[in-house]
Amino acid sequence: MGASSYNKVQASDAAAIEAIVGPRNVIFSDSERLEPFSHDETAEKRYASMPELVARPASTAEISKIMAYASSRKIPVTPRGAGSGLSGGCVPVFGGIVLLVDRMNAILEVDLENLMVVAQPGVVTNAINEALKKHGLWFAGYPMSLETCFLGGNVAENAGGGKAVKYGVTSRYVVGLEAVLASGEVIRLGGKLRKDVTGYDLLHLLVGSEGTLAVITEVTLSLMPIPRKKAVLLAPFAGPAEAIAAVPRIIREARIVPTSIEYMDRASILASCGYLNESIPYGEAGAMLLLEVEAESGDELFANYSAIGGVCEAAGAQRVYVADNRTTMERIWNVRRNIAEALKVRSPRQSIEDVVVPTAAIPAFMEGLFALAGEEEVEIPCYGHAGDGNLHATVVKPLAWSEEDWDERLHRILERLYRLTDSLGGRISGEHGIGNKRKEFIGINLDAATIALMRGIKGVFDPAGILNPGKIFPD
Ligand code: LAC
Ligand code: ZN
Repeated sequence: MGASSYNKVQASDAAAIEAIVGPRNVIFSDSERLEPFSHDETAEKRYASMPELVARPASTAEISKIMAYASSRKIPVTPRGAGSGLSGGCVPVFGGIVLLVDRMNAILEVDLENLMVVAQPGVVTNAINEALKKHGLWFAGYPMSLETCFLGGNVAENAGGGKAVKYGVTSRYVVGLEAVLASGEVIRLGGKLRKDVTGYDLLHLLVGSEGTLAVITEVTLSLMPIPRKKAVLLAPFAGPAEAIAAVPRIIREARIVPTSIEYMDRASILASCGYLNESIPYGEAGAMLLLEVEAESGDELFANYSAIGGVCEAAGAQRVYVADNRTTMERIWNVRRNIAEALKVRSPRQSIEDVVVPTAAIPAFMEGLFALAGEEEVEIPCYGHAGDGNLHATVVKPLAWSEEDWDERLHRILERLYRLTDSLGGRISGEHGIGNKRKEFIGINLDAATIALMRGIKGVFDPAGILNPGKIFPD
């Protein structure tokens, strides 16, 4: 499907959309106001593309009408949450309509009997946790952008995060969905259920479908109890190789599943501390692991962090710092959460990656990454969710490179990085998705028969190809 297969948005179309959502909730033919919806948080502008119209519906019924209209007129529609994604998932590659769900931001129900919450897609993820705190509950997806990202985007991208070692990613908690199909039909999948094998698992097909199969309009999440005690450990190492080598040993030797095993190299720590004007213990270390452990009692907490700290030291940590008060733990996490933004501010020309390899292959991956950076003469700071094998290697444009050099060499570096990942049994994206950023590379991981099946599924959900076209699959 190319740009020529779609109709442009005419003034008459804008009037029809205004009749559905109200004139105040439509942006049309005003490039200055449309521009913010042409990109997400991806740094390189090459992945941006302008919408022709932005619509801000207030209900499932309005989204249904917009989809039915867009289907009849063959106008592409790209759903958008907070725009905090990092693979161009909400970028309207072929223009058309951007469907912004920010007005659908209600927490509809906190169900304490079933331990579930029902919410609209435009709720800021952390607002759910704020609302649940007084009940001792939380939504255990923990994307690093939780203070800004929307629930709908988390579900559409199957967002991962910093606590996946113990809690897994978004999909584990999504038990019910309401969604609008490209045709405008409304479907409901799952419910307040902890088990459901009634037919194909379409619910989890929609989770992570990057807005290409349906528009998510309501989400039911299962909740977890907030742990009674927790502590954050910082383990500084001489350098990246030493820190990374410790990762596969931690769970095996401590025989405790920590909540988090996060890795930060020196460049990442310095960038984030500088950006926040913050400092953390051992902020000058060659590389660092951030670990979080939980427990039911103080004694158990002490036993857990002592065991994990002991393994870190046996694996070469220079020392281990333990924070068990809320303020210090949050300061440390804040430094970790802001690395991506800090590196982007420091080096605006860059490509943040989120490859994932089997955890045992992380040392080999890092070795390959250092070799690649050396051969290509490029800086690649790296940090991320080491406990999941999911690392944010961030390729930074050297000042000396011309635009042409950067274009050509970045493409080659990414291809080499992805092939390295694939050779270790990994995937080119573990967290941020394919979007339009990586679509030309998906064949590195997936065989032709698998891609054909996926395209077939897309065709069943969206025969006219109007829902978020230009994503996931190579052109
Ligand atoms: C993080 C985001 C970039 O882990 O995924 O910081
Ligand atoms: Zn991440």
